[in-house]
Amino acid sequence: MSRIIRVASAQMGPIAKSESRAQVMTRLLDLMNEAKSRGAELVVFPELALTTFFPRWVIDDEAELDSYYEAAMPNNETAPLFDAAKRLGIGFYIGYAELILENGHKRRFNTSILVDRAGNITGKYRKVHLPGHAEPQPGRAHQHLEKRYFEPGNLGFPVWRAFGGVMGMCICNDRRWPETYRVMGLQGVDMVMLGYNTPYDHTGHGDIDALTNFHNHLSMQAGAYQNATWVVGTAKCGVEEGSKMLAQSAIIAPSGEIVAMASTIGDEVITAAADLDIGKRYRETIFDFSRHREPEAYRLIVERKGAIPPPETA
Ligand code: CDV
Repeated sequence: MSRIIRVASAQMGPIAKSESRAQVMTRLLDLMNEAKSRGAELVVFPELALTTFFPRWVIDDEAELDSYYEAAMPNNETAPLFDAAKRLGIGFYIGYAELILENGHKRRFNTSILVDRAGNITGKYRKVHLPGHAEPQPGRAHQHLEKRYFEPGNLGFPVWRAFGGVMGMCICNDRRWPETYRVMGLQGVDMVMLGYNTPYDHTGHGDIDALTNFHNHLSMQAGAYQNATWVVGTAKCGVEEGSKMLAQSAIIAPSGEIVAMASTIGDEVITAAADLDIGKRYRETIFDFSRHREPEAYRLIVERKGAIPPPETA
């Protein structure tokens, strides 16, 4: 039995601060329809796909801040996407800002969900690696305040049996960390879905920022190859409220090869027929974890936060 998923990456151009959820929903529905018309059974939308990338501003007004978050999913504004998924028989991944109330306290996460072809939520993931700062940084054209507006995810890196395979999720900065893929790789993940918002000025060091496109693909291709998994990375891109953001959404095979890539900096759908058994071949040979991994040798490293100092020399 073949294990081929026809998957789409639905890249989005900028979302203006003034754009309403209803306007964004129209764009998402257009992208979903386009993905379906090209035969996709699963479509991957970006990180924080319902609003502009609000962590670029200091927002002191709590009601204004709350307006960027979803307190329930689905809700009145996002229900049309779930309805369309069910009608079209297409699943989706989407990122959004999640607000929950726990013991009378608000908690905020940068979240993604996986929705099946019947419009039901199959899985939820909360972003673990939060980049940027909690306080505004002097001299920056655009702030990146994810550490101010989100808590690190508290759900780990689970995987789900869905779409005929083992599916995993992560979000944006997570894609740069080998642990992200490895924790899912150890659970036999077949496909990792992720969305990103990557501004070109994120480090403030010209030599690093100039390699933004390269580092994006490098991270996802290495994660795919070293863990024998498909990776679908979807950008929100273009110039959003003056911030120039990376495009080049990509569908990457377990070989590490990019099999489809977006060519615009706006709303665009790319697709691929992802044969999950390609990953199986890598897992049974070069990346047969049970035969070749040496967990004891890695133990010290994976348990530490920060670098391990080298041994003292005489
Ligand atoms: N939204 C992100 O997580 N963006 C980061 C930037 C700030 C480095 C990224 O890794 O793309």
